[in-house]
Amino acid sequence: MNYPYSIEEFLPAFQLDSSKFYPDEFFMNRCLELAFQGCGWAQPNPLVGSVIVHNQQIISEGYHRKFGENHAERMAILNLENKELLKDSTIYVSLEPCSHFGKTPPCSDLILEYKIPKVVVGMLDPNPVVNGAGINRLRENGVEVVEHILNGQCRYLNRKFIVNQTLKRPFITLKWAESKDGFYAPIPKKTYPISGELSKKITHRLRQSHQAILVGIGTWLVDEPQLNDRYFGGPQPVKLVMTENELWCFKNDEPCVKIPMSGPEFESRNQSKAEFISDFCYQNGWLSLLVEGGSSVWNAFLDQDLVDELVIYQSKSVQLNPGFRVPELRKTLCFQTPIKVDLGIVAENSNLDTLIIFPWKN
Ligand code: AOF
Ligand code: ZN
Repeated sequence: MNYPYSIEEFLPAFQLDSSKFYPDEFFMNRCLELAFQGCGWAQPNPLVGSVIVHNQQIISEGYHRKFGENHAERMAILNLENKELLKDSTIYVSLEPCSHFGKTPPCSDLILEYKIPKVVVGMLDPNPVVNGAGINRLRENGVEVVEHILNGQCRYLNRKFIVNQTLKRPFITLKWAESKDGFYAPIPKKTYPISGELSKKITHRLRQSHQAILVGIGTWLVDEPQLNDRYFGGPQPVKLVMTENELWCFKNDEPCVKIPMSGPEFESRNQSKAEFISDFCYQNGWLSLLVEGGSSVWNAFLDQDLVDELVIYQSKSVQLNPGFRVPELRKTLCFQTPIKVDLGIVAENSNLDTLIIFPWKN
């Protein structure tokens, strides 16, 4: 599969039947697959893939592999041995080629330098320093530009980047596992296995694709979660613990930092805890936050509408009544129509639960 154990893997829009495709969609779909290979590594940069097509054939590929490294189209261009072919090729790229000097020079200049006559783009770059300027620069210099190919998929793949750039805050995902009867833990609270092996891998992918993970002090003490990714690789997320009055921050092997979330200085900010934590992450450059619970932490974010995506594993058999209830979802929360996946059908050895995704809404 092309998006292993990620949310994208379960979204209908990403299960594309390439036989039905027009060429632009076909090649853009390949850009998306390539882009996804940067999952967990490129962040907080966007996931971008690129292919170069000559006589209807892909002659080179590239993607943004890691924060600070070459952009997708630069890698695709530089990977091609016979640069002469570029004058007679089309370059596909899932994000508009950039026009600014960042860690690398502008990709639009490289395209002009090699005289590539046609560029097919999936989405505009929401970064205000680019945002259309890359495409304009190409057009002004006589390059044919086609826009908006598989735009919805490109934007979904880069939902974290879009939220960061447009709302100036981290992308926030809530995740929980619930019993058949709607509880996340028994009373008295203790660790209780609710979800199966496959859910565990999906959780590790979630951890890998977020830069910070938050739990409440209850979950921290009872579950003693490692809150790391043990399957996919890449930089490990920062661990955050929300207590009654503090935010604890564990970064790599550094000593725990405790930030007050009470007292006059905190009160003077006039911010809820969720808003404070969101700002704190943004200021530290942790641009995606996975909230793993328990209920006071989930509710802190739900109450402020600070939730971009919600992932639930629902057991088919475990009952926990009386227990700790999962939050109620208010109707005003804004997601795409939820998707339910029977994980027993996806993997034989995991017939324990149903995956419910409330996907980010564009
Ligand atoms: C592209 N192709 O593959 C990516 C782009 O610091 P830098 O130089 O890596 O620039 C990061 C910005 O460049 C990022 O915020 C976004 O606007 C754009 N990312 N652009 O043409 C790519 N990853
Ligand atoms: Zn670029």
